[in-house]
Amino acid sequence: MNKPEWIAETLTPGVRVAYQADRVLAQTRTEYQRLELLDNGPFGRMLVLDGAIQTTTRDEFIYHEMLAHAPLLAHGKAEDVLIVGGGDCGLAEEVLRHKSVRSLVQIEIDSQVVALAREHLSEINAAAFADPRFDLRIADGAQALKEMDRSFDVVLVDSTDPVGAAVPLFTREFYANVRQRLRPGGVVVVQAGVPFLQGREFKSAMGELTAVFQIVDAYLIASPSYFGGHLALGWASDQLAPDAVSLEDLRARYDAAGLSTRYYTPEMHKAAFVLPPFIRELMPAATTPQA
Ligand code: AG3
Repeated sequence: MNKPEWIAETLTPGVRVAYQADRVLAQTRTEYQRLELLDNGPFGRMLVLDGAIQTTTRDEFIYHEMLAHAPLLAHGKAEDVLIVGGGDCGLAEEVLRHKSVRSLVQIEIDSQVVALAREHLSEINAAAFADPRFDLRIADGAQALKEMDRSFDVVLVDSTDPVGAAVPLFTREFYANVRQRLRPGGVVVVQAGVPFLQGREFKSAMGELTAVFQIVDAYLIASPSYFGGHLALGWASDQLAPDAVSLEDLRARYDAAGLSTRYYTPEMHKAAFVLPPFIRELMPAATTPQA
């Protein structure tokens, strides 16, 4: 194998962010995307799909904790959870830390991502693969959701960015199918990109969610390997507003769940919904609080 010393993230036109590869574990083209796995000093083991960093063993906890624990603790009684995407399976591991979850279905399109992640990223997913509640299916999520008749309390869309295979996961049709699968009181959270660099995509995703759901909001995380500032997570539900749960209730649920986390806390959860104006103004008008 030809060993490049640097592997670049090329997600945003006009920007290249390069990472030294101390070791390249995989460099291949799967049926759906270009895949690179490398070891880097500060970030540890990194998974890159189509030139966009997906996860790193050093900072994955930030994204996975906030994507899993914010909706699960806000819901309070989630038993059945669905993940769409999430092929590295680090999110599944985080969801399964909740003993109250009795089943986790995950639909990932790319079997090669799963196989390579299972082999090389066991640090972040071994517990998921060892868990009998984990039901991983290889299928096109957008298609599978149309045909599914099960319902869920929480749906998490852990997708790549809205280019290539993930484009159908950012459409109104897909969100409407997600809504069909949600039980009353259910909530969906979606990966919504880095608003500073992907403002158009973020705005479009929030607009499409608003066309389908009664309640739409967004919350922010700062994850160093997602270049460009905050990464946004979109929140949508017909009943569950992010501010409906008090800090005290979140604290009680967090303590009861016995979680040990390094980014998520009930206070971080609350604070994450505070949006700076440059991001707030990308949200559909109906969701903008009155000044
Ligand atoms: N999925 C979302 C990564 C998105 C990164 N986007 C970006 N940097 N603009 C990651 C999969 C983790 N399970």
